Amino acid sequence: MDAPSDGASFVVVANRLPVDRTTDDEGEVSWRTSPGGLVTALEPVMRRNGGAWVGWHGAPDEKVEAFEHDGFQVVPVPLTADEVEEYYEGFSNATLWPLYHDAVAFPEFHREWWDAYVVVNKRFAERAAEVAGEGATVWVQDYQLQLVPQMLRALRPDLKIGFFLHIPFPPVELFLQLPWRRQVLEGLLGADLVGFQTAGGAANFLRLSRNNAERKVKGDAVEMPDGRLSRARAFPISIDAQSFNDMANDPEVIKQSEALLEEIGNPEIVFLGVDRLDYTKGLRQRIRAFGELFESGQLDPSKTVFIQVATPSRERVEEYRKLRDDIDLLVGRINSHTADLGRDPIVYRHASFGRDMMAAMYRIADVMVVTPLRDGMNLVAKEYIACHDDPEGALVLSEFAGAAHELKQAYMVNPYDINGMKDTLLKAAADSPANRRRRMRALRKQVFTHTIDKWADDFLTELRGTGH
Ligand code: ADQ
Repeated sequence: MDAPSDGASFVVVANRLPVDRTTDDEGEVSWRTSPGGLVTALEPVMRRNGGAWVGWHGAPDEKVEAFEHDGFQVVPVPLTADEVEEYYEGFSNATLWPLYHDAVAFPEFHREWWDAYVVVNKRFAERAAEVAGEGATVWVQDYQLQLVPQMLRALRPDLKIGFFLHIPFPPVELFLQLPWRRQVLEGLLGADLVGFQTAGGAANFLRLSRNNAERKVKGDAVEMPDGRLSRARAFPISIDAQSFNDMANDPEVIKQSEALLEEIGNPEIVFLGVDRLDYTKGLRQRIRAFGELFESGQLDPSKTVFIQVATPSRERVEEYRKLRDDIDLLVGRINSHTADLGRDPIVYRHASFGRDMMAAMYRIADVMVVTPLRDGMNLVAKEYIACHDDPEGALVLSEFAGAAHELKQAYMVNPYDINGMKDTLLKAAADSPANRRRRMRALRKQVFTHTIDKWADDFLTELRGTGH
């Protein structure tokens, strides 16, 4: 395929576009950039380089023409309702998602889901090939599009292709369950640079390339038959720490946080959990630990509140509907056993909140509880650190979140060990102010020096340096 003469020199390919459609009272349609770290970090690069973003616009069975938005080109890829079911809810979220997260839920393998995954990946690759200019850099994002690098290279060998996996890359033994393991590996090896959240993920991928794809591996580089090198390395993603910090210090947000404290009865200690409602986030174990602490009186329900907010997520996938019911039941049972009249020790909201409200919650949390069973990175942990400039905050963090490799001064837990988790929650809440300050200072330093801008910059610099 020939490069278009007016093609973009920088192209992002992701399952979703970074814009949401809104319709005003007069029925006028417009697009708004959706809030999110990745868009914010990549926008300046896109504007500087004449960029394009290829992705699905979110409505099935609908074709939307490409358009210009905020200085870059938005290139929608259509999906049918069946493809949403098979490629997205099926293969991406009921096969790959559980398999890549330690199989904490049972991964389902269906040949028709795989077929849809191939078809849709091909469509994304073709669209990217149509909009990328001669020698452009294309950055493919995440597990929904692992076949795109190889497909795109076949169409446009002139491109520089990067891939970043936002979720964990699984241990070899788990990956080998995948009936289409070889195709997925070859798909990824189409990239010049494959980025992972952790060094462990990169090592798993290199081991598979050597043992399963029978490729020669030297250091972090896989040798391809045509002499090209495909490199694999860790690039831990992060957040725009300064803007979170500024938001948390906005007078309106401070007011909001005071009102929130009042609303929950001005407890002495606030624990906070913030997650997408997902079975990988360890919610069942975490809530059980709090239930036992409240019931035994080790946490005094009259002085302590645990706020847990959970964003609705993937509600058409069976496993997620079941999780939602389980959590409702668990929280209801604990509150009905331990609450004083008029005040629940667990304040649970199944809702999505604005960024200002998130910052207000982070501000008032004495102990932030992030205990996923497995997580690529976990940005919530970093957002808390950036927002909580009271140096006596404390972060309780799962060893199995990618963030644990960087946030070493957190209070670490094994989320499967409920007794251990209970001990650590109590320790974090009762630790001396000097200890908490020392840990928090180190954590803030890490988060403020390793930002999302640096992440994007590191990846793109490294990609530029890769060669054929
Ligand atoms: P997620 O699994 O979605 O991301 P995470 O990194 O924690 O997990 O990001 C969640 C985001 O959603 C955060 O920015 C948080 O503020 C926001 N959020 C959560 N609950 C919310 C609520 N109730 N209301 C509003 N906002 C809420 C995937 C991987 C992660 C990886 C990221 C980025 O699973 O491991 O860190 O991509 O690569």
